[in-house]
Amino acid sequence: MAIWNPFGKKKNPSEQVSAETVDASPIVELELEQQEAPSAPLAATPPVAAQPEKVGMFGRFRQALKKTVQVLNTDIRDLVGKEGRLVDDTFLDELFTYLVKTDMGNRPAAKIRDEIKQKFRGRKVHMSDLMDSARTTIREIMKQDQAGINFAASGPTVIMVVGVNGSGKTTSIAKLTHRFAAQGKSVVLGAGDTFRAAAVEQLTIWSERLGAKIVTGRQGSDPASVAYKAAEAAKNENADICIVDTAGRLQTQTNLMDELSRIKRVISKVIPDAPHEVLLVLDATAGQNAISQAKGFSAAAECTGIVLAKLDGTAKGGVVIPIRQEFNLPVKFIGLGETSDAFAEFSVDAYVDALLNTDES
Ligand SMILES: Nc1nc2c(ncn2[C@@H]2O[C@H](COP(=O)(O)OP(=O)(O)OP(=O)(O)O)[C@@H](O)[C@H]2O)c(=O)[nH]1
Ligand SMILES: [Mg+2]
Repeated sequence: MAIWNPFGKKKNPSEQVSAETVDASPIVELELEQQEAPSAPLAATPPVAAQPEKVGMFGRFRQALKKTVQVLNTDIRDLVGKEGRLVDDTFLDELFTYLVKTDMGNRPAAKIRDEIKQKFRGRKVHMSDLMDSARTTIREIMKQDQAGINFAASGPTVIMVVGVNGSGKTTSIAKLTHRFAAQGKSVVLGAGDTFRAAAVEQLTIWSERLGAKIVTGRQGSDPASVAYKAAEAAKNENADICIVDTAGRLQTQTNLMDELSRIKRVISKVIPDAPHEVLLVLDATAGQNAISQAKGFSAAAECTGIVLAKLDGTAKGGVVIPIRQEFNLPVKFIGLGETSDAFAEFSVDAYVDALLNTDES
């Protein structure tokens, strides 16, 4: 039986599938054993070939939004009651409060409330009416044309990943790598977070697990040089994808935001139309804070899309709604857990259906 190999070459069972490591700074080799432990523990991931059958999109979104759905499905269901509820000012105020609790933002919540008021004032509303109306309103607010990756017309597609500290960048890179590898695409990773030695180690471990090549640099070395070497390695080896990690930074740190522009420029010296994507990873548990991050990053780093990580850990999963409403940036992927397969392409329909389903489950 052939071993699964993300680089497309069939291997004999006796051969090991191993990641190759290219050091962007040949003077000092990385001494992985001597580095501090990674700050973020790596979740165990089953081998790609042993992944469970793909769970339906609705189920995955529903599971991820469990805590948020609880607010809607418990609090609002209780508010409306089995027999329906007379739409008066008290009801409309309470409804608004519960909707806002999901972090969907005041404007979408007000729009849903006002539509219910207009349609049902002085009459009884039922849970199904409420959810139907909310679904239509939210679909309208969130509609986006583009999901998935904008692939290069030819040559490697370069993806840069940016965001604040701990938002889930490196884990999302592992998830993207897993996804591409499962599609038979070859991936070169660039360990552009040279700020912490542990960051390089974290990505190196993922590269070994996922069978991707990695380009690293010394701790403290220029991240742009690592990005350059990674893009160059991807080009020279005809890889399908190159993903460049970056150190976490605050959107308010002007010099660090400028560094992102420099990394971008350097990448484009190797591959003129690259990077093809600059993905901003936002932590869904950050709620409204994620919105100010999106504001700062989308302007300074010219982001092309959002990865919303940790949607599984929040009761405020409604935050995707104002993010879509306020920024002209498509939400491309969502993070649903810590393992490399806990990831899904974002779909407005699946999201809205999962969030506003009238099932009691
Ligand atoms: N539950 C859950 N945890 C996640 C998800 N994505 C990342 N994490 C966890 O969040 C923590 C931070 O993730 P990292 O990927 O290291 O974040 P980062 O943005 O690279 O962090 P820095 O490099 O320090 O800026 C880790 O413990 C991850 O396992 C997700 O979708 N769901
Ligand atoms: Mg990281």
